[in-house]
Amino acid sequence: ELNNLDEYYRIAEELTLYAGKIIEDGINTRKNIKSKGIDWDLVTEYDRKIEDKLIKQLSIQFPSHKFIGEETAAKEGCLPQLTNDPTWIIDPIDGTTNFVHRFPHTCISLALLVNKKVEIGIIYNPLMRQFFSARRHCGAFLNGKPIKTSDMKDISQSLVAMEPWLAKDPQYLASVYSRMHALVQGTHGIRSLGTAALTLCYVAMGAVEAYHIEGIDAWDVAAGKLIIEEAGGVVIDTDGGELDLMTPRVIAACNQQIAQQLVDLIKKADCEILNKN
Ligand code: LIP
Repeated sequence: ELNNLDEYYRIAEELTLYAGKIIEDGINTRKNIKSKGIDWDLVTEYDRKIEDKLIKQLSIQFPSHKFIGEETAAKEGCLPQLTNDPTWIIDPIDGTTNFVHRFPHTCISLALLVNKKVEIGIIYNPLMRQFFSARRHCGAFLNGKPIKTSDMKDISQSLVAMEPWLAKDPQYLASVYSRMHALVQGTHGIRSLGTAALTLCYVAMGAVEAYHIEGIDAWDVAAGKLIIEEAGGVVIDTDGGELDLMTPRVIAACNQQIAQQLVDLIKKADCEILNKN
């Protein structure tokens, strides 16, 4: 399978650019918006259209390949198991809420895994014409030009992206706010983009030093993880260990030093909450 990666990449790039046109066509139109249970977790007919098209075209080209797609998983109500088979992990529109509100940070995220390792990662924001790509051991690129993470080694001088993910849920509210408070105190500032995939690319290109989010899924992270690693950065679990791609709790950083400082900052914030209760 690894011998065919050139061909897989070529088709993936072509299909992603095509899917980008669907986002461009849809951004200013009236959409059919549905909530997937929580008021901000939205889906539109465009999410489904893009995912259906990508899966259809990829399965015509590569009939033995498997798929894990956000909207298919939502429809079937379960997360397929990741196997060693070539598997495309698809987020047809990452940042659907942004897409609905015409906030122009929204993208397609497409990754190919073989033997559970990400081999190809593509993230494309057609509205800002940002095409991020990576293949394992071949570097990371923005619109064909190589990108690198920031060389900052001190979190107090860093810009860190974070989203208050499930803060609407009282169970998470205190912990999320405590972590945000720690970041406000301990960094140059927080940025919040509303799309995990693109934010991972912003770490990869050195626009922010780090990113922290939990409560997301494999399709939000798979492509971006490879893009960051190929740009010189790391993506690990919130506790400092290895990331579990199927239930990601994300610390993404420009290097291991910043990742560790962020892990420590979050641990301290969590301890403060525990001590208060
Ligand atoms: C979204 C993420 C966003 C996160 C939301 C959601 P979607 O993905 O990229 O960063 O905060 O929880 O998962 O649903 O727009 O593909």
